[in-house]
Amino acid sequence: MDTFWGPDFHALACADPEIADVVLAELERQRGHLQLIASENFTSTAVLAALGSTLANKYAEGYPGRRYYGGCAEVDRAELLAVERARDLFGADHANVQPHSGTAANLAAYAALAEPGDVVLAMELPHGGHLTHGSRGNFSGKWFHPVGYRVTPNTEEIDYDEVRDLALAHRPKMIICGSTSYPRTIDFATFRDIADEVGAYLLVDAAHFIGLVAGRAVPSPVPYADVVTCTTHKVLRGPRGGMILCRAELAERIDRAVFPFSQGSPMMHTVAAKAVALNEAATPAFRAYARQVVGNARALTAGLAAEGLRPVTGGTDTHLAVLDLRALELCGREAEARCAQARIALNKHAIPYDTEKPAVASGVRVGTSSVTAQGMREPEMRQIARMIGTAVRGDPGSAAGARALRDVGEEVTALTGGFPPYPLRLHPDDPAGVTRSARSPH
Ligand code: DSN
Repeated sequence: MDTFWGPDFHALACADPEIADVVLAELERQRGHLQLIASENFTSTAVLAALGSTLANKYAEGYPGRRYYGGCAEVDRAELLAVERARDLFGADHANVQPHSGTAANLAAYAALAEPGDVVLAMELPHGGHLTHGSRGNFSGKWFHPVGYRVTPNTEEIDYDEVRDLALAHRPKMIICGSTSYPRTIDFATFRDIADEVGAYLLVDAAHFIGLVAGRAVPSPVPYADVVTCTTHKVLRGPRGGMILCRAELAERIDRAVFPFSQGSPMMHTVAAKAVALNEAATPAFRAYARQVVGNARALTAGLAAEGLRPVTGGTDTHLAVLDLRALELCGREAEARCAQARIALNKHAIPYDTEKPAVASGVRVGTSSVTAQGMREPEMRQIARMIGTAVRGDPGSAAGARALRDVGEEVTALTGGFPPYPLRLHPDDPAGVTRSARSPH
């Protein structure tokens, strides 16, 4: 089968050519640019099919067998499958697949484990933490009392002695580990010991790396954590959404913290798509994918180091790397803009102890989930590293720089053309016609 929109795209193109044009233009961007945003990925066409299904029409507040609406028998089957697959894949006592996002999953975890005003010990945002780990502008920083730990200035890795000292000094109700930019594996056993020492809950925010856990490419936090929160759309390759895994004795508290405390009806098309992704993630092919994601990240990071971009912590054990650009006398914002001009999508990112504002930043973050899903391997990672090295040095204000960015853009087009993330034909009957009529409605 070489179509994934089928008649639905025809319907969209006829009913709303302007939105159809957006959909096609974004598909072209995803196909024709290099996708190195560490939190993104390409879902399978099966996941997209579930997302675009009529399950989107159904209200289903509550849980399977205990809904506040009639007519939930079919969507109940989807949720039960998703829960069962999540529990089996991660060896967890309990799974809740309803959170709309990673932030929603974390809000529910706070609600289940802590009270407003409680002390929560988590990694500071510039060192790799997430907004929900105690940022001032977020519920976690407004309603709770955050205490932050950092990475060490010399190794840029977590200092577990400092975490223990802070825990003993502040006696947190909950300790959070897990990060949006920490490239090293986390010692969950030590975090567990520290949590036990001070009587705290341990929440592992595995949003970024849960797909690597599913693929057995990094250690699992499940045996150590009281609660694991995650997203389903990063390395895991599922739909945009969240998920919570927890110990049996916390199951009821977690479920109540999701519904009715913080959410209303789950989005059943997304729940079904999560089930599809979890099924895919249980295969040997997904394990090979996860291993390759890490192998590619290592190759890309080594290549970028050779181009003068210094990897924070010296390398990576995961799908991502943060690169310090200061030796190139360039900020993250400018590097992101230059790469974008060369059709390479990555994002500016703070490095530990950054003196720049987050909107400027001294680094960039890259990830290999998407390019690996496209089938790229180490040779392509070396090529991408060279292209990024050229792009970040390409000052668009100079003729030579503008030419270099154009040349890299053309090389990106040639490379991505050999690794299409989705079938090239949008509809088996008249692919070119669908594309043209949607993009030129008049
Ligand atoms: N925005 C996600 C990321 O890019 O890491 C985290 O929520």
